[in-house]
Amino acid sequence: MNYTKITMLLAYLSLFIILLYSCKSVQYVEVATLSLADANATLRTKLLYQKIKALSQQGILIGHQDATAYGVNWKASKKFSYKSDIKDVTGKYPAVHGWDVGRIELGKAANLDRVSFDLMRKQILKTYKKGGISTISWHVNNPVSGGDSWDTIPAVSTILRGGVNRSKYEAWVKKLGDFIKSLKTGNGELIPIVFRPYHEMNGSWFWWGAQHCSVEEYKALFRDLVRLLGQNGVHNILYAYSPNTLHKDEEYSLYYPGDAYVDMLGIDIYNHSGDRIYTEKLKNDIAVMREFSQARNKPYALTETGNMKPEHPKWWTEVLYPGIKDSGIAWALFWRNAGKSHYFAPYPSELSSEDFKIMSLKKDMLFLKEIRKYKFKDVKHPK
Ligand code: BMA
Repeated sequence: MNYTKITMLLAYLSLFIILLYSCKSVQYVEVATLSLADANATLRTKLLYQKIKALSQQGILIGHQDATAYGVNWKASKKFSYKSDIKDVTGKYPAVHGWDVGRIELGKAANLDRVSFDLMRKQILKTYKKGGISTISWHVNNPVSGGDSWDTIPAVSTILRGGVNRSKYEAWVKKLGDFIKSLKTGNGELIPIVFRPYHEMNGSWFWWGAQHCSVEEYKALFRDLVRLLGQNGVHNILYAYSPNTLHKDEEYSLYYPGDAYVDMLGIDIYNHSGDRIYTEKLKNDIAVMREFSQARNKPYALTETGNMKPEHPKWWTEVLYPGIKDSGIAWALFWRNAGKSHYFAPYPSELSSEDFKIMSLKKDMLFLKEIRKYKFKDVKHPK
């Protein structure tokens, strides 16, 4: 064999190895038979759904609210264009990034926590390009009083069809839809997101909560929003339903708007009543959600959580992890790190940060780095 032939052979061999390696990371998933809440959901949205399901078989995705917008003692800026407290603690970005669009309905430039919608859009794009997942909640203002979400003046019946605030609400939903439709890549491809409206309805702190509307009104509110967004041409959404910690197991399904309106199940659980009860609630309430979700073959997640009382240095491995391990949840999303007196994930030097790092090394804890190696393509139409 002469020198040229050997070089050619080596080149082919390396190409073959590269191809073999990249093929390994491509997961083909079925989207053709998928029926989502939005019958016109984009292919990317369907792929996101299958991606969430497939990844939930691999482990639990770590999520953080406002992950790259701010943290304890910093804010996104030119210098901190994609910084994250979780990354600073573990060396890895979270896989799921949560955002809240409260005040989008008013046409404001920033949300209720002063995160600008332009920044949100930019970070959602960056996260998407890196292979991460974005989920959005909506702390929408009270349409009757103009107060915030915690203003519990009854409002639901006034915004449903025929209600006095109907046209105002339709205009609000249009603004919300315009924002979600503005989440696009450079080539105009819509970025799919998980939308989790009207959360924690079994509590009574929001105007859509248990004591402020009837169960039927709540269901109508949720269904109506799915329909309205569809009518506004929004097709890059997976819809999530997420009650708060359950008082009784039956509560989980009580407000459920129906399989035709929900793609993903969730629950928000915090340690308000102490760490021991928290671990128990995680086990119990997630099991209730799991049973409900599995009967419907839909993915499910711990859509909000975190340490309300940061005094346990091994909180992550001894309190949270035992409650979620082997639970099948697609992710655990920690609420926002607003500052030293309001944070739910660790930051460098925080008392449980070393323990969080230990948890982050467990095989079933998945960060952006781990999930980006999977590429999901439609089994029917591989490109
Ligand atoms: C709550 C708190 C509030 C915040 C709201 C929406 O749980 O963190 O400070 O305004 O979420 O992000």
